Amino acid sequence: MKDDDRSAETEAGVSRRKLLTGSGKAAILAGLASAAGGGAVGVAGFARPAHAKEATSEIRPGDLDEYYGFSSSGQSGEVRVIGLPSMRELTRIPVFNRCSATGWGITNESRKIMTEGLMPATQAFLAKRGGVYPNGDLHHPHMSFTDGTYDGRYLFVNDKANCRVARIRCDVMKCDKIIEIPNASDIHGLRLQKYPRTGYVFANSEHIIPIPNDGKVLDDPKQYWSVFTAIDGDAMKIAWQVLVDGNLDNTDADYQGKYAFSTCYNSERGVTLADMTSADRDWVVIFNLKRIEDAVKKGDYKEINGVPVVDGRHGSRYTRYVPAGNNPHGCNTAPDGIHLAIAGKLSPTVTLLDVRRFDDLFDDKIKPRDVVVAEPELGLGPLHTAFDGKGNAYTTLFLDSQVVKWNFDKAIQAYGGAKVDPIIQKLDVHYQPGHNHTSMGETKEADGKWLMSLNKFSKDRFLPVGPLHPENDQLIDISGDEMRLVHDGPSFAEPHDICLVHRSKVRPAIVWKRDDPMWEEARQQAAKDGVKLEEAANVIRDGNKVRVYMHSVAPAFSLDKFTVKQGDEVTITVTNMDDVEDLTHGFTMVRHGVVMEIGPQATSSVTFVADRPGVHWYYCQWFCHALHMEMAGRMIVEPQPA
Ligand code: CUK
Ligand code: CUA
Ligand code: CA
Repeated sequence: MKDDDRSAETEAGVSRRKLLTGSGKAAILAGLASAAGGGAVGVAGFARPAHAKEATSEIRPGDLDEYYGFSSSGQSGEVRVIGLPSMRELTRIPVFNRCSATGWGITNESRKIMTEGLMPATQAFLAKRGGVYPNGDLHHPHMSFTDGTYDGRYLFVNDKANCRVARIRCDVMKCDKIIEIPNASDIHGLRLQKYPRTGYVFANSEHIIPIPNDGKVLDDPKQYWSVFTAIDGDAMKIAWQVLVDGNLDNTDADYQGKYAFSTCYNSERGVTLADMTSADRDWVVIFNLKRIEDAVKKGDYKEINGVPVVDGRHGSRYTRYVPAGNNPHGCNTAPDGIHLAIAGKLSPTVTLLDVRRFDDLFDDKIKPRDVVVAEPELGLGPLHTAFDGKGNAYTTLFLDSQVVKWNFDKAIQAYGGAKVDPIIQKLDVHYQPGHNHTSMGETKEADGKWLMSLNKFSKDRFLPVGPLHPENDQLIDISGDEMRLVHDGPSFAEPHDICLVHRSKVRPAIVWKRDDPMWEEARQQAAKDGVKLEEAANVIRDGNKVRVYMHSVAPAFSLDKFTVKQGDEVTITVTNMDDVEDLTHGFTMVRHGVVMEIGPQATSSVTFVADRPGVHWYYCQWFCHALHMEMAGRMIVEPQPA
């Protein structure tokens, strides 16, 4: 097949889908008109005039996107930043992974961030294994809030694999804090306090374990538990934990600053698939933030691993358990500030809760199920729900490979017995969607323009690349009455979740500030060594430790040579004195696994043992200048006498 044929087939495919929707008529008419004048380009022109009238994913060269998408990468351990609607990948932010380009996990600055927030026992465990975890499983990136909407300060993310929560600074788009969550098995659900601000970062321990997990309780699942964790997002310290019945999957918070809530799929507290699916219903657990804070103040908790743990199991004042779904998964608060959607997963339903009834529930004036105001049957495998701010919800149906658009009011009427169908439209997606997300949709400023469906299988949608397929992140226009698919975007393992932030909320820096806290340790060490980082060209010997300071101005390092002895522990500190937009340098030491990014006006450092005698070149790995290739120097390692 020729390339032309392939693209013709793709365009025709788009048109075929249009024909299945109400907007198909315009596409046919527009297509006929352009095909008549078209000749060889007639088929390509077929769909374009129709696009012109509707929202399009096209961003012309030189134009900028309207939204940032902060996307997770699952087991890749990083955050990916894409632009919407173009779906172009803009950058990657390494967090739990190691990065060959930037030296994340290799530089002293990143290794400090990756280790200082770990429990002492974990630090000891890792000391024999390279010092930092080599992997992470990053599911849920969410931007910090002020008064119910994004404020552009931070992104918070979870690591399911190694039980961590990390914070990313949105000014420089770098991770600045990582902490480990004690008493948890693996951190899955993560969402933020929306009001008055973030505030708390809420994180769920998914699998049940003995607490504390110190070897005293072993194969006795009756003594396994799960904890809900509230982290102080400013200090990046654990504020408190709540012990719960069952397990915890996804979580979200209200718009009033009073409650957080989590889904539980293992109310059975089982340890096998058969156990975990044996009950007909599981639940959503609601946390009363004020009551829990008071309990911590009054001392009604047990301190376990240095953290106050409040008992929130059945019968407690601090929680309520509302039966919902069968192994429910998604937990999403609507921008109306009133509704909470719990996706049923094994139930074909979404359970809609009214948060205004939670006060009465906690005062025992009503029963748990009285907070339910609708439970529409939507299709097979509902996983997550997004919102357009106009009273509609969009729920992914994993098994049906569809997104279903439905209306709150109609669902509530139907629950009250009215003969109305809450379902507005079902759209095929490709294939098996997990999370979905609307533009600004988890804020009170939900604008109803775009919906992204993060699909777990791509199958035949892209050129084949071997047995491991990409995912398929699909962009859907929801600005009209009907959902319309506009873009397929392949992505490497494995985006679970994304937040779509209007560009007006984010104010990234162009160059680093010289007083940035990122390299505080290097700054202090240089001061002790009497070295000025901005002018440095120094080699300081301190026993068998050698500290090499240089600065860089394109296309040269301030040192084109330094000499050490075999076995020395060498620390290289480089300060990039260029203050030009986009002028990043790098430092790579050949045959040493040493690499780092040095952004404009930044300082970066790296430490290694120089135990290979001989001549080793170092070079700048970021193409920075016409003489970039020449931006290099030699480390001379004198052999130890035999
Ligand atoms: S998620 Cu983590 S298993 Cu549905 Cu929020 Cu994919
Ligand atoms: Cu500096 Cu390349
Ligand atoms: Ca269950």
